[in-house]
Amino acid sequence: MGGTTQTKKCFFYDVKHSNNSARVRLWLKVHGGLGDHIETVTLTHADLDGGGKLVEVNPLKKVPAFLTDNGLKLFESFVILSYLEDRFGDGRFILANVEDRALVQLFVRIHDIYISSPNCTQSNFSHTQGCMYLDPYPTNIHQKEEQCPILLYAPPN
Ligand SMILES: N[C@@H](CCC(=O)N[C@@H](CS)C(=O)NCC(=O)O)C(=O)O
Repeated sequence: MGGTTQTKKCFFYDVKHSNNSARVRLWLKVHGGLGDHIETVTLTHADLDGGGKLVEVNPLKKVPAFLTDNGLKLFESFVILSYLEDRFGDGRFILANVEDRALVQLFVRIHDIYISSPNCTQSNFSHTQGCMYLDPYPTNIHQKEEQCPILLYAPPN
């Protein structure tokens, strides 16, 4: 999964409606000043279906994904955020109190493991968070009725 191709910049693969991408987008926005180091590539739902450059960085075809200037291919919003903090952070987002930090980690884990679940639009996967923001029209590979998260819970005929 790791690569060795070095580039002048890092690339952040983003989709406007993705809440997980928004975590990375928010970090970059609030931190600021990293335009020379990190380029955001804004993808569409069609790009998620097609794969394109995204699949080279994340074979799961999910955003956010992140390609470092050292050629390391990262995905999972928490991992990307940790990398950003380690590489570019200056401590401003790190809470001073150890118990406050633990509480934040707990909320993040609860969201990632129990709320967002597999968060997959493929047939027969649950998609608990998608009902909050996904467009109600079909993508290339999924039928219209499959786009409704409620119907994804119905047993097959
Ligand atoms: N656990 C992952 C979740 C990533 C994820 O599910 N991304 C969604 C958008 S919020 C996605 O790309 N879904 C496309 C699909 O599953 O087809 C993270 O924290 O980054």
